[in-house]
Amino acid sequence: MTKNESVINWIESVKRIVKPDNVVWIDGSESQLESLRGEACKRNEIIKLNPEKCPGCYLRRSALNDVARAEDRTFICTKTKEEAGPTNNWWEPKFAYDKVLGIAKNSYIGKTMYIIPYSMGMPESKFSKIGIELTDSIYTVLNMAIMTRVGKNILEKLGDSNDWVRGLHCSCELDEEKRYVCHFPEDKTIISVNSGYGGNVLLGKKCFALRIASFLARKEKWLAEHMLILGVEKPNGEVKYVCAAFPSACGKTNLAMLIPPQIYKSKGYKVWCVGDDIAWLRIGKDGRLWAINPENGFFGVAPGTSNKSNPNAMATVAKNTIFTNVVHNLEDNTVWWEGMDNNPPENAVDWKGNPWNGKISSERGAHPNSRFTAPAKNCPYLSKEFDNPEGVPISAIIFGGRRASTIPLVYEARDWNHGVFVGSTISSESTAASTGKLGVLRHNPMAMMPFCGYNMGEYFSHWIEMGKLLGKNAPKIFSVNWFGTDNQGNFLWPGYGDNLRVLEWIINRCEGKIGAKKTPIGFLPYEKDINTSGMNISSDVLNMLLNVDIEKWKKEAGKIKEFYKIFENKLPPELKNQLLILEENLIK
Ligand code: OXD
Ligand code: MN
Repeated sequence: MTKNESVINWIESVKRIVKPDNVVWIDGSESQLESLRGEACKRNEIIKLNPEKCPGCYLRRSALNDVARAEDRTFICTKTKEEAGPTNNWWEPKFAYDKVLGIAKNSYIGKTMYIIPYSMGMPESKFSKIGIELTDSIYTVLNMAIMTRVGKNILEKLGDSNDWVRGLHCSCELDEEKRYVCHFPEDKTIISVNSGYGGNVLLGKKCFALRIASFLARKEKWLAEHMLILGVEKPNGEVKYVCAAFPSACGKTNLAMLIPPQIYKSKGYKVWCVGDDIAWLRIGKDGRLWAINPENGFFGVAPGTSNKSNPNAMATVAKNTIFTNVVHNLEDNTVWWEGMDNNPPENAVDWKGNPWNGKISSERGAHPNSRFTAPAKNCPYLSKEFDNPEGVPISAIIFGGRRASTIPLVYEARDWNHGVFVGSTISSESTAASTGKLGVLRHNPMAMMPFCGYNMGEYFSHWIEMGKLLGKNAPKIFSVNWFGTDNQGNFLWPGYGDNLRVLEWIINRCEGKIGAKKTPIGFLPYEKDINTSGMNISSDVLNMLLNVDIEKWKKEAGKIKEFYKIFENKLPPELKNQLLILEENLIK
């Protein structure tokens, strides 16, 4: 399929190690994908679902030990440990190559090597970057064909260039003890062994579009971020775009696909989804910050997704979708998950493959990190700019986490550097998207902690630097927290569609239309400026949501100080200074 020597040589060198029986190039054609789906069904790797009720949809059950990103087995293999920084696992490159290629050795014997040429971003966009993933798993091929732009045309675009990201995925025995996801940013290479889970094996996603891309972005002066992108269309037809970074499973997909509350809908507001997980941001010719979503699909968390919480996602997964680790409803060969509706199937199979009766079983049927992989094109409110090679201009950047207390519903940073400080101090209660304990409060700067491909202290400096380059065109930066609770643990804010009320405040601030309260932590809304009409919320609750509790913030500042210590001399002075300002503001 190509004469590109760098491609041919690399593939040949990998073939000598993994020893496939066959090699198949993925050309991106529907006929090839359809025959692969048939083959995977025959091998019981996926199950074809009811063609009337869920056309083109398939179910996959993963190995029981392979259901989330393996953060503690994910490595950044730069020459020195310092380059990977204190928040990444690090291996010296030669050691890492020996280790993972040793595991990969002979692992394709009796198998086919699928070669997937893909582009992150529109192939014709100058924002885009090309990768080639080798895999022994048809499930991986089918997912990559949804999540990225795959096919022959990508190789044509690459021509004889050596500028592409190498990716090798070997399923091996799915042995947890030998599961590794290694990144070699200097070689633009990713090697993943012993997993079949999306985040570990769809190498275009977290591995390339975040870890490798963030490393490249620093050199090339742009940003690769764990952010959704959405456009708010106002009644006059004008669309304002914002990016938002939240840790995994904090509702990025729901926010990206938000349906306006009735009162906004009737005025003519619409929300357009550009992306739900990753944004690549560059400074455009006009000096503003422009974003593309490098992906072509959604790899969303299924549980909790319903016609009530996210009707757009439900419409998006209605066809041509791969479901992983959800419940199989044997009555009509469809799927189900907790939170979809109050009608769990009785005659079903749970994510582990065991018979399951949703009416009487005490165990959950779908894994908490069960997923859908769905084409972006299915989303009824996909932005018309989704395919625009230039991307969309960004008015605001939003940072958020899952916090029961302390962090108000929304506030605005005083300026770019303060915004970088706000982003660097995000913390969140951990969720099921990665292995490890649930509900533990963890710092997760810019929601990038598991995804930054180099020293995070330097990543902060890069953010500060980008602010200098953007100057007066820098977007405003905000913090949001949808997850504040009362003393009984009840959520104070309804979230979902009502989050548009907060987005409206943010956009009004960007347009300089309204004032705000100056507080020790930044600018907070005046109560009157959050539109609560049509909402059942008392002034007391709104007060709680917009409260700055000085004592709690003093503790927060203490935790930030502690957290910052890990960056040692790499912490930019601008952030040290921001912490001092916060501490001073709190004792004033
Ligand atoms: C994801 C994640 O899958 O962040 O998007 O874990
Ligand atoms: Mn994510």
